[in-house]
Amino acid sequence: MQPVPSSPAPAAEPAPAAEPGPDAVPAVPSGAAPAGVHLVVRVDRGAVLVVPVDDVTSEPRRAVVDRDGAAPLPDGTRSPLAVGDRVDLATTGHEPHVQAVHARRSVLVRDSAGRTSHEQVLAAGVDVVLVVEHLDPDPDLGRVERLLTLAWRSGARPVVVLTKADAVPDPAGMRQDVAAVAPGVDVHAVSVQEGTGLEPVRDLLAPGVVLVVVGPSGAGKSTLVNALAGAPVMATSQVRADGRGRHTTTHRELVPLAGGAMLVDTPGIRGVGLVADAGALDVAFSDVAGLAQRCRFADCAHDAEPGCAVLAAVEAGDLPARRLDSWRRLEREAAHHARRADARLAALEHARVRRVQRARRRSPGPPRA
Ligand SMILES: Nc1nc2c(ncn2[C@@H]2O[C@H](COP(=O)(O)OP(=O)(O)O)[C@@H](O)[C@H]2O)c(=O)[nH]1
Ligand SMILES: [Mg+2]
Ligand SMILES: [Zn+2]
Repeated sequence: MQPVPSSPAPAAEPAPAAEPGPDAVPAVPSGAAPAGVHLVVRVDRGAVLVVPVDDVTSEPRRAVVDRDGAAPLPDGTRSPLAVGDRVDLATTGHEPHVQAVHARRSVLVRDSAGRTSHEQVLAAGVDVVLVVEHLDPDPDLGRVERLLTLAWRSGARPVVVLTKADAVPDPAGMRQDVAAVAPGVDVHAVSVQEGTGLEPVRDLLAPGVVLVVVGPSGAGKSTLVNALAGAPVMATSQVRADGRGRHTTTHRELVPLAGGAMLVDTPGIRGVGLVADAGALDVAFSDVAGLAQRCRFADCAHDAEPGCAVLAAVEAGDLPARRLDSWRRLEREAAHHARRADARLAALEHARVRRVQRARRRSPGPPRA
């Protein structure tokens, strides 16, 4: 079946007849088309800034985007472009033009406020979400759990970095407490001030790897990233005193780090509006989800049901009540979000049916047998 684009292609150029497939490279008109795959380092209205994937530190160049701000994915659907997208370019007229987006290995999405609009892709192609939390003051376990759930949802790999290890007497013990709420996740305690613990974090910066840093203000995110980069790539709170939060390097939102890795640094990405979903919760809370599978009733609400393995674990001291509460809160949030998404779909379907009915009334056509 031929995939149907969700919105019309621009009038500027007839779309190439390339059959989109997983590895299909769209037909590129001969001429001065920039060769090779490019990476989106910033999204503007009507255009993106791109760099070649094999030369990420080069000066970004402009490429225009179809009027809907979107481009076709390999499955034929159109999606708005996001920082971190890999794209194919073609030259139409005198400017490079985004012809196609490669399949995304991960997406960080934000739930948009509107009732009819969809989730907004904040970044694509992210490999690692660094969840940064301070050891001083005490780490907020609930916040770590929440950020890990969001990270798991993206498809990227979460890693926890606990900062300011120099400021506490027992960073190793605190690291263990945090690791207990982060099943399957590497947790590192670091001090940028003393330069300790950074090696395993540096090891993440392989060529082509894209990272996102999330965490509360004051956690030491900028200090950490600048230490990793060996340059002031992320605005620190001091620099941000000018109120603009501008980067010292360029206008990019995908910033080169050491060793060919890159950092997504956009104002939108630092945690606001990100939402959990059931699948991510099962991963972030694999310990609780595992217990829940052993409850006597498949639909156990873990309230007062007989044979509830979750409550039994709390009673036995194997599962902290705090963690169960945290799971419940995020589950409620995920369910609320899912209902809203369903309501949006229902509203769209309703509008579609009404359009069809109106069109029928205007042109009744021959009665059907
Ligand atoms: N003691 C100590 N303070 C740190 C460390 N890393 C960052 N800080 C301090 O924490 C504050 C917030 O750092 P910043 O990087 O701006 O945090 P951000 O808001 O997460 O980007 C600054 O005053 C830093 O100097 C560290 O390893 N040890
Ligand atoms: Mg900062
Ligand atoms: Zn139960």
